[in-house]
Amino acid sequence: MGKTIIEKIIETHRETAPESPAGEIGIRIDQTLTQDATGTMAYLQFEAMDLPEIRTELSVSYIDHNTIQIGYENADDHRYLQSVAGRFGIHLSRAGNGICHQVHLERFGIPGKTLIGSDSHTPTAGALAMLAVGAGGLDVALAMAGRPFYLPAPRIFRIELQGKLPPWVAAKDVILKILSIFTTKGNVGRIFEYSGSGLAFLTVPERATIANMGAECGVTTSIFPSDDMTRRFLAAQGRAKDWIPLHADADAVYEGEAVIDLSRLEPLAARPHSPDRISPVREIGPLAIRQVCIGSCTNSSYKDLATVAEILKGRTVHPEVSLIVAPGSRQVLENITREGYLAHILGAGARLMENACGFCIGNSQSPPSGAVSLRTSNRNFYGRSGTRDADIYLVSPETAAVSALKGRLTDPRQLGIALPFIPQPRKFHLDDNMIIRPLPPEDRAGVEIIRGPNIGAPPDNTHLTAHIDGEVTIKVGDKITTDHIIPAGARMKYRSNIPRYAHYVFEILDRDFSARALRIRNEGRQNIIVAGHSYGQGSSREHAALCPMYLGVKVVLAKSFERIHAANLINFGILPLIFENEGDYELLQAGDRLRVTDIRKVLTERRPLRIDNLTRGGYLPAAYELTDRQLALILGGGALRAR
Ligand code: MIC
Ligand code: SF4
Repeated sequence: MGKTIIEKIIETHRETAPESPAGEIGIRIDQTLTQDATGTMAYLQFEAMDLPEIRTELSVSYIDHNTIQIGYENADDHRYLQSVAGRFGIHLSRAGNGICHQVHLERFGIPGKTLIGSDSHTPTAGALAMLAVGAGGLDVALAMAGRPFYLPAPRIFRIELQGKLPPWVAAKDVILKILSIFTTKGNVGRIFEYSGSGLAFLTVPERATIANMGAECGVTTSIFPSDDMTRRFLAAQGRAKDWIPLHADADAVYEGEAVIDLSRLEPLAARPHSPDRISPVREIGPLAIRQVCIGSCTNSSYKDLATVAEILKGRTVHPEVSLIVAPGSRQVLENITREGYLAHILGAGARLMENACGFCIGNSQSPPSGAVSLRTSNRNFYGRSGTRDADIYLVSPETAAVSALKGRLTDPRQLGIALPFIPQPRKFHLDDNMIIRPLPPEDRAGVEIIRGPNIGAPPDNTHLTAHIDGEVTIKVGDKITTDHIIPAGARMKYRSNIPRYAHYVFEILDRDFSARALRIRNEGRQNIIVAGHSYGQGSSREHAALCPMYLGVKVVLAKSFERIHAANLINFGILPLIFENEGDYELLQAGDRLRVTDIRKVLTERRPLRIDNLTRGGYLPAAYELTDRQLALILGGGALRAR
């Protein structure tokens, strides 16, 4: 039987036999990436493993999320990251060099290799035919230590792209279409593998836009073949030697298939507050807009910004609109500068931001109250922009730029000009000055690790107690994102200081949560979170498990979980339980006292688990899906203790 691309990569990297019931497969990891907001914890955890150096082929630490640096905290984090990189043989991409996913694509990604990153958009590198997966910082630390990464049994789904995109329709519209089909829930364990005649017209950065936002569907990763387009991109990056061809066999078997005819697509937008609320731009109507932000790891490539420049050339941004442009990397900025595109962007009245996450993570450029903001990024979750009553729409760079000129959401085809074809340069101008390469091994031991006062040790956990005597500290609905659980934006500077950061758990939904949880913890009881479907969507931030753990959360009882978050909960010894009967969700209220008698025994003997409701009487059955490895983590109080 023929093999898929994913099966071929797994075959050359498998370290363990699949383990039931979840069918996890342990694979060897060739490359890792971290970013500063998740990286400090990952490296603190790596340090605790007491190894002289990393055991991967390549690990890169990027500084791209917290580059605003109000207060000393982020600057201290950056110094810590740089010193740790020096000590352990890790590459460091300095603040200002660009967003991790864009830079990794340009400078480090290699077809056929495995990559895990402490960021949910790590699958962007699937555009280069890598098996690239987002994970919590602890999993990345373990991979840097040479330990296998446990991939949930993949269900590989083929998406065939046929035909060619019409003018003004972009890669962003392809993935928005896919989001309209697959939505943001129900795709746990799935992998999207792309194929079809349409690939001949999609460059690697365009494929990257599509692979990037597969994360919004909740798939484990997305992958494209390594073909001539891949070869040309790597050659333009001066890395032709990294190319290998990699395709699925003609008789490979997939879980399912979808066919998308690119020639029939039109400009689309994701409406507030979820990336799967998709409508054609022409149907939404001429909404007045106050802000347009172009950038983020989804749409900030050379092609994206050159296209924007062609649209803005000789025109002026509407007086009611603030247009923000943030290139994805310094390479993109240098290349659009040399080609003259930047002058058109600036000449039209755009505001140039640093090559970093910036607006996308809500640490700058919050829109005005009640305003509409169009963004080329990947997430329009409630509150993420920093302005709770703002409405964020996700669109292509083409739609964003034309709308910025018009002052209202506009189908870009209405501009009435022909957009010139923008070829990928045969060779990009290359400059790695802001990448610090590892020292020779003999010089590393002498590097002092610098810790500022913001850098604490990861908090310790306790073993799972014999019984759970808990309380429902909060009850939340469907599609709770990690941005709801622990906000980023202005709060993100406390990422290295768990007791301080934990203060903001569920801040956006319930400001009193952390005080209440601490009280329950200090009374010797456990906190229980009750949730609907797709709990933990979005970011990979392990702080969404680590901070609740610190507050004494031991159980999350939900209708369903998203993959990365469920793995993070288990890594930190929090038990994810699933309602056996979804209707039981209605029977629970915040404040209910719940008890699970003999929980350790029940889990160990893999018996059915029942939760008694001491407040309302009665009980409800709950399911758990844990491999032996995961069960050991839950009983032992998490991977840091169980190591
Ligand atoms: C995001 O886009 O939400 C982030 C910020 O990049 C996160 C990581 C983080 O919270 O640090 C992600 O996607 O994993
Ligand atoms: Fe950065 Fe936004 Fe991409 Fe996350 S989604 S890595 S915050 S640019």
